[in-house]
Amino acid sequence: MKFFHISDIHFGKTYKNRLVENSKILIKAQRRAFEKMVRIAIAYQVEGVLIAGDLFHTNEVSIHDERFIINAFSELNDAGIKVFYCSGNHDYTDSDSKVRQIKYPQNVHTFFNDVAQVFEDDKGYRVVSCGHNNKHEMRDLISSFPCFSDGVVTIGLGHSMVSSSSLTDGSEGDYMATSVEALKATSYDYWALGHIHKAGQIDPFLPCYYSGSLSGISSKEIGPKGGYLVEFVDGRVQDVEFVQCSEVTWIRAEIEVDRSIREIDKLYDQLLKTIKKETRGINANQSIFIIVTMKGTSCLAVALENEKLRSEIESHLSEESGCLSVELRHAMKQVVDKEKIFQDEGLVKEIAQNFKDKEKRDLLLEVLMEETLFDIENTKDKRDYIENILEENYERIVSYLLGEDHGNK
Ligand SMILES: [Mn+2]
Repeated sequence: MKFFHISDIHFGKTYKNRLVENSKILIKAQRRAFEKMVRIAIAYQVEGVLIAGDLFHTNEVSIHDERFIINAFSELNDAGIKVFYCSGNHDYTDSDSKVRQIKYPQNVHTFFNDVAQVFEDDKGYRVVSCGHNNKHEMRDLISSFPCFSDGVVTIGLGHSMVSSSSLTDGSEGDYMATSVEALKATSYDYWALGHIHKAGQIDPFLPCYYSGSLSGISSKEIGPKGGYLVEFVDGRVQDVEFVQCSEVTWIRAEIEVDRSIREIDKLYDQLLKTIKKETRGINANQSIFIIVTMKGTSCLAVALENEKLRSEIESHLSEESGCLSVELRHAMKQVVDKEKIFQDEGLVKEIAQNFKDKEKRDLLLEVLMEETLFDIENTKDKRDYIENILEENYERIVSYLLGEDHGNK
């Protein structure tokens, strides 16, 4: 007996900033991913599709999205596949929520209330779940889920933040927050969770998983996206397999721009090489969105501040690499022309001179060597470390005074 666990589809999401131009592609990719999920569910003859919340981006649903979802669920219905769907913090189901009013086909079992409901199936399994009744459901509802120890396959379904999960980056919000201990206490055979958009097992000793978002809907959602095909044999989880559904792949890369590069076309070559390396092995059916952050110290830093030039380079790179979108992010520091500084008069020269004066620098070094805030035992290591700091800050101060600090952007 198999189930397909998915979550966080976010139908109805709109896009801002740079993504506006690609929003049609991203929205289409969400639908294509859902259609692929339906095809996989049918091909594997799963018993049910488990949707762990945030099927919709808001609790208002457009007619377009409503029709799409009803058609997809009907297709599953025709194939004898059930759908178990609980609401999340985005598609929360208060009394006048559109999500609640939709007339879902009869194979769809919804969990829209804030108390655990148990669906018992005579094929010998049950699904226990609850939904989000309001936009800010913060209670640990899972800790009051019923326990079962009758040998019947029991699946928990929920849109919840597991506090200790390594999959979170801490920015997702503590919606319906629970703990590994509370999940463990239920002793369910599988927990299908949503909310965190990154797929993975929550704890190595527990059958609890986040399926992650079905399709990458923001630049943070890197890598393959899809769901888990969960197989039960003799009342136990036999296999949990990740299956890619999305046709969009986000990649984030960084390059250290070579100091010796002085011409834009040389930088272009370095960028193209990086993009080709990062996208190697990715299936040709994927629409690739790549973001490359340019780091390092380069005399091209100021030139690359020019957005027009950057977008020209981006569109060439996109064309040549076959990536749907290339975005360059600027985090380079300008090379400081030290010789020039000492020819100038004024404050910059004075400060630079002070740092340049070896005697003064050595004096500062000796003072800092006495400092206990550097927790380094080895004297040589400590000296090297402080010397590095002085050197680095010399560059920073001078570049700041010249108004050419392009770091940390
Ligand atoms: Mn979500």
